[in-house]
Formats: sequence, structure tokens, C-alpha cells
Amino acid sequence: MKKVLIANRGEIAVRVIRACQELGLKTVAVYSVADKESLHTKIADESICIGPGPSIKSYLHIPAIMSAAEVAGVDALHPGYGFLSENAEFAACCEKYNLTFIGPKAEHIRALGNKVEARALAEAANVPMLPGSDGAVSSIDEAKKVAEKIGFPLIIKAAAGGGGRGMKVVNKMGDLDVQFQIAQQEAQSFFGNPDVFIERYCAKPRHVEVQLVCDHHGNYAHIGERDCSIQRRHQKLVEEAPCPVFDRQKRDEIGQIAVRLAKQVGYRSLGTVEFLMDEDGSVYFMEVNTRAQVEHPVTEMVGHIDLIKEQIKIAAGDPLSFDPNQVELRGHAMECRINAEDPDTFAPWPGKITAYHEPGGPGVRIDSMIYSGYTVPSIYDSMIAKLITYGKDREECIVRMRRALGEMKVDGIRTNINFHLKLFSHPKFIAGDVSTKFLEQETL
Ligand code: MV4
Repeated sequence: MKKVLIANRGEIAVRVIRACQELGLKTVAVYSVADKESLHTKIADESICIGPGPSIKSYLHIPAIMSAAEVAGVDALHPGYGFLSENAEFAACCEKYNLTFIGPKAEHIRALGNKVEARALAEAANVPMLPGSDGAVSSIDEAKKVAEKIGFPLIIKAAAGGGGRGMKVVNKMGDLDVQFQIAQQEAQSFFGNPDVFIERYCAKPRHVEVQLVCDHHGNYAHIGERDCSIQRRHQKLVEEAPCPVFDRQKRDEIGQIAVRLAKQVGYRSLGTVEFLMDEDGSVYFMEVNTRAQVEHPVTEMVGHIDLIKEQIKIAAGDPLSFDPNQVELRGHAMECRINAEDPDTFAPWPGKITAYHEPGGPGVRIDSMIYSGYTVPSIYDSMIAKLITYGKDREECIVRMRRALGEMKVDGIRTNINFHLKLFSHPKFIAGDVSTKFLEQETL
């Protein structure tokens, strides 16, 4: 592997380019017309315009990206996260044209991307599951039988779903009929696949996910867990590692569960197994993400492993650079997603950054693509930076985050920096007493 095309934009493209540079790999950035002035185009060795602003015509347009790969003569392609990162057809296309796709095999992306199939694979690997339907539920009669078996509340989810879209919580038998029909219709119209399945509903869970790193030589490592419970409308806002309520035993248990699933399917590359944690501490399978994640830095900080370099080397055929039995997790890391948004309505707030001061000092890391004079486009995600802090323990990590948030200045647009400052002063948050309902139930 000598030259890598990064099929993405923003901070993740910058993050991948940095990893390539450290590995001595040449980099090719692709960009849309709206991203002509983006940082990733400036720091890559070469940059190729792949189309108009709307991502459907650029970052999601497979022929444009494949053409750029051919023109630039790359031998590998990194998909980043979002966009085409979990598109099995794209991974298969790379395989077909002898381009190394820096990610899992197309077949794993496809199988694990289908929530019904993923659930069956997890169950076969003896992963703890919430009681639910056996595969997809195709009729209302079948739905009623499942409901009688598992009780209420229950949740109906789309097999092809994600990001929380098309989910229906049902509290009583009388509502099942209508909700089931709506769920089926939405599954079809949102995802082009009407399959839905049913699970017992967890009312106030934590979102806990395990980072996997698997090579092509039969080595399967987990790098501990992240707690990503702080989210609004399925958008994560803060992530941390480790989960503040886990002990060593729980970490080993959930890590082994995730590794078992990876081994069962012969998984390769980075991956994440997501779990719901009930109020009684039980963990249940939720889904598998077959990509590097936005929040990977918190695991890098506590695990002392560069996950993106590891992911690239794995794709090149190298074995893991560390012993899976010698992974040492130390300290605490947290990440705040800094968004360009209206602090009151949370609506995106694009525009020109007239001045930018980046925080620094001990235990502070910024993954970002912004600079003074950069204009945040209106047509992409509003996340402009990730502020990551590390401390010897959670308390030091929190103190550093408050300090770094206070130092950070982004002028010309509005951001959620103040939201994070309030959150990091909230007693329940400071105590680690959070759930996915935290922002709905608490006032900051
Ligand atoms: C659930 C759940 C409660 N019970 N499943 C949301 C995203 C999608 N991938 C699955 N999700 C959920 N599934 C059962 N059986 C609650 C959620 C959920 C959630 C999960 C993780 C993080 C934030 C969330 C916000 C709302 C709902």
C-alpha cells in the first residue's frame, strides 16, 4: 500500500490523512464544489474535485469516487464514517477493481447492516439479547403473538434502519395495530425495505459500545467500552471512555461478548458492538457498526492505540501491532462534539468563522477541520470540531474539559460550546448518572 484516497470530508478526512502521513502513505483528497476551501483538500498530497455540493452528487456518488481513484492511481481507499462507509455495494466495487477498501469485507457490512440478520448472528454467538421476535415480523397477527410473549412496552424497528429513524414504541396491545402498520410503511419509504422486528423496550438505558480491532491473522482485540448516552434526537453530543459505572469485571465481560461475535462471523478491521444497558446493569445487544466511529478518539486516549493507523495497517495485511491480551486501559477520556448551531433551537448555523482560538495544554486534543477564515457550508453535517480531553481519572478529565471549553473561541458563527459548559457543570452528569434520556429530562 502506497497511496490512499480518502472518500470523505471534514474532520474525519483530516484525521485519516494524518494517519496516512505518519505511515508514510501518499494521500488523495476528494472534495465537492462546496468544499473547495476545506482543510482536507489543503493537507493532502493531491486533491480531486468529484462533483457539486450535494453529497448525492459527490461524496455519495460511487462512479465519481472510483474515477478519482483511477485517475490518481491509488491502491487503497478509506471511507471515513458516514457517507459510503457502510455501503456494502461500494466496498464490493473497490474489491472488484482491486482497490483495498480500508474497512471490513463487503459481506460483513451487508450482513451486520441488516438489523434482523445482525440480531440472528449475535444470538448465535450467545450475545445477551432482549426478548424479541425471531427474525422479521411480516403480519399484524404475528406481531400480536410476539407482543403476548414479550409484553409491553415494546419497540418496533426497521431491519434496514439506523439513527433511530422509523422506530415505534408501543405501550399497549390497543396501539399495536396502527403502530405496526406505520412502522412497516416507514421502513419501506425511508429505507426501501419493509422488514421490521420487535424487541422489549428499555425505557431509560445507557448506550455502551465496545471497540473491536481485528486483523486478517485471527487476532481479535477489544479496546474497552465507551459510554455514549448523552445524545439529543439520536445525535451523540458527548462520549467517554471508560463507562463511568463499569468495573473491571463488567469490562471484561462485555469485551469478551463483543469478541465472541466478531470471531463467530470472522470479522476484520475496526468495528463497534453497541449495547443497551438497563437500569439494573444488564447489557443487551443493540447493533454493530462496521466502520471507524466519530468517537474513536476517546478509546485511543485511554487505550494508547492509534485506531486509524491500526485500521490502515490491518487492511494492508499487517497483524495487530499490539497483543490483544496486553491492552492496558488507563485514565479517562471525554469528547465534546462542537457543532455550528443555534444554541436555542439547535438548528445548524453555517457561515464564516472570522476568528478561531483553539484550546491546548495538557490532556487536550482537537480533531477539527476549521480555521480562521473558513466558511462552514450549510449543506453538510454541522459538527465542526471534536474537543477531547484526557485525565488520570474522570474528575481530572472533566476539569480539563471545562478549562478547554472556556479557552475555545469560535467567532462569526454560533456553536454549542456553552451547552457543553453547562453540561459539564451539571451535578448528575459530573456524578456519571446519565442515560439516553438525560437531555430530555434534565434542565441545564
Ligand atoms: C432501543 C431502545 C430501547 N429499547 N431498543 C436508538 C437508535 C437505534 N439504533 C436503536 N435505538 C434504541 N433502541 C430497545 N429495545 C432505545 C433506543 C434509543 C437510543 C439508543 C441509544 C442511544 C440513544 C437512543 C435514543 C433513543 C432511543
